[in-house]
Amino acid sequence: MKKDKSKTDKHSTQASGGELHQSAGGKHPALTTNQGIAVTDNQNSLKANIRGPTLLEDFILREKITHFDHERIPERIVHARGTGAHGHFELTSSLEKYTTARILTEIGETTPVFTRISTVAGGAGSVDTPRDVRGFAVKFYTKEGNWDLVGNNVPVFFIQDAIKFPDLIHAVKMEPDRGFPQSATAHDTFWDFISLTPESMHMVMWIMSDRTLPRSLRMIEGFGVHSFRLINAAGESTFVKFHWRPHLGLQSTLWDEAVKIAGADQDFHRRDMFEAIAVGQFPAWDLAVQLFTQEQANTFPFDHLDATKLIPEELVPLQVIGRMVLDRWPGNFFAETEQVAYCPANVVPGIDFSNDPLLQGRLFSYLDTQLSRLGSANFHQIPVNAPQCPFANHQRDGHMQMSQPQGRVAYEPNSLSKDSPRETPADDLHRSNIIEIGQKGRIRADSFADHYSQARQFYLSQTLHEQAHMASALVFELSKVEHPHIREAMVGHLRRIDEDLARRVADGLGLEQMPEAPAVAAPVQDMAPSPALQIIGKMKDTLDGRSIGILIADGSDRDAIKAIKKAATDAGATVKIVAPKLGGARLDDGSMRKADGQLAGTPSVLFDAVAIILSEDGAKALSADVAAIDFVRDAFAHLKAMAAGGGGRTLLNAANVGVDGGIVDVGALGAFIAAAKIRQWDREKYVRTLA
Ligand code: HDE
Repeated sequence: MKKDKSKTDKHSTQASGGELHQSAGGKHPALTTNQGIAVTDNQNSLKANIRGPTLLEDFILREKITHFDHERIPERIVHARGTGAHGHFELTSSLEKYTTARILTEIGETTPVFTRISTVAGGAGSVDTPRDVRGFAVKFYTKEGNWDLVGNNVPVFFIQDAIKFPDLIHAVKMEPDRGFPQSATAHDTFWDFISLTPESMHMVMWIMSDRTLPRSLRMIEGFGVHSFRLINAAGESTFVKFHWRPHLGLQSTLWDEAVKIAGADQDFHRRDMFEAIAVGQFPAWDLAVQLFTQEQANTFPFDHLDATKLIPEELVPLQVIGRMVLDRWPGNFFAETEQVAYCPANVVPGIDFSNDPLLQGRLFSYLDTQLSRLGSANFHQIPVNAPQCPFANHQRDGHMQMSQPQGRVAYEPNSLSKDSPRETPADDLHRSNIIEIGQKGRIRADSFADHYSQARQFYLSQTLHEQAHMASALVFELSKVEHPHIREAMVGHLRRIDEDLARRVADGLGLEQMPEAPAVAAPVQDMAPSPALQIIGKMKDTLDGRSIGILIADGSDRDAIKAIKKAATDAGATVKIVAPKLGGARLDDGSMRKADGQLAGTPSVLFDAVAIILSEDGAKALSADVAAIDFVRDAFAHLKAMAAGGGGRTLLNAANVGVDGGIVDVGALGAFIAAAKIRQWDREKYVRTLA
């Protein structure tokens, strides 16, 4: 069953005859039916007479409509909305001491990958910027078979045992009697389940943080979440946690910004990834590992098999071992991004599973769901899913069988076909000798009982701004909950995490008295704060991958536009000109400058910093336009750097926007670029309540 790549890749729109015709200014294949029959008229169905009924014998019409009727497949039950790209992984540091997996030991080898980053709760057509975890799934097409590292951009999870997953997802998805909300946690059923599931509290801290509001898919971390095992040539096992670290650093939007982006560009993240790859700014991540032994694990103040816990970097440092670059957008979205099927059970020899009960359940779920989503046990033959190394076995037939295994023998052992596939002796694959003993039962270890210590550690590790965002997020979310007892139960849990946080949320909700904190099964420990858990601390001082908008109108200063554009581009940013009319503006020297975006459709939420280059007349005209007022007011409220000259300042005044160090003169190029690289955190206390 060796994959014939040439055959699968040839699936194009070209007619089987292959003959090209010359017309419409190009050479094109003949339009045919799926049977290869030429279509002479693609505009009119076959009719009995000029104004008569359509004939059933029109097989061209029937085939076309039938195919169309069946173009959709079931969307993923979770992670339905995703963005995928091809790329490669290169190993820079060998883990030979720990594993036999060639992808982790052969330095300099490049392995093709297909990576899909997704939201979790929304449907395939939902917006890109809800408050949500991002899936981070990588398929490595290794020489030893496919290895899928199916992770998230958050290193922990809501639940400890897979048996709770359907409950969690039913609670977060739109409520079944009403069919809303789409792609949101801010509703009763989600918070009801969470308030009754204390093990989710650590994850709740992560999802209420700005981690779930990424600025770009290129600016998120990825985590394998569970502990896996690496197995070396001697059969010895070492635990490993996998981490992806973005080359562009971490960056998030503010909540108000994310909400407005959803209106301005519902495909904000997908478009960003598409455009970045198109211009050669390839998204890249380092792959890092945390390695530890069972003996070390025994000293941790938590159980590493519990997926609601992370291992602080300060406890087990990260070692960077390679990098992934995404450099090719799929040729066809459906064929690849939609049909790709990841499965955590796809591991290569030298990588093995841990006993994490969440991971164990996942090992079953993915293949199972893909059978119904992709409709056939042969979905591994779809090019994006097929291994790129030889593979062979005696599995046969089934719906949509694409390969044609030859010969008489489809079983093993056999004496009739010496060349048919045989087992590889286990010794050659160096399997570990892991022994399991103990009493069977529906049980949970006491070491899984502490649900608050790491939630507390996460909260206390954040900067004051990030803590304030978390408190506001909780107030927002719980304000959407109709049932008071759910709100109160949540504030009770927060008291176990941090009294100050609980007070802020109780104040925000207007609770008259503090609810009781729930009893705990294990004492809450004070763990040392881990700055590595912040976003602000991990933002990079760069404009790479960032975008700057220049608002212009008739009469704008041509030289100033040119100078800002050059300074921003030189610093790595993408620059877009925004004007009241797409055709552009007539500048002060009489020249026309075309716009990349029309003002009403290109709000400042689409940019990381903005320059307002206007004549006094231009500013006067724009002062009467709410789109222009919102442009600068939002840029200010979203803590963005602004460059503004004479007319620009007039517009800022009209918008009642204050002045601070993040607003510089259009001529102060160096100051503008420096300010554009960061958010103006000092401004935040003037635009929203932080206490
Ligand atoms: Fe998934 N998850 N998951 N999950 N998951 C799926 O598989 C599941 C979990 C993750 O881009 C499904 O093909 C169970 C953790 C990603 O195609 C399904 C449990 C993590 C993706 C499934 C979890 C993930 C999925 C739905 C609890 C981070 C998208 C469609 C035991 C480590 C992959 C599909 C893509 C998708 C089951 C929890 C990551 C239903 C049962 C924890 C990135 O099989």
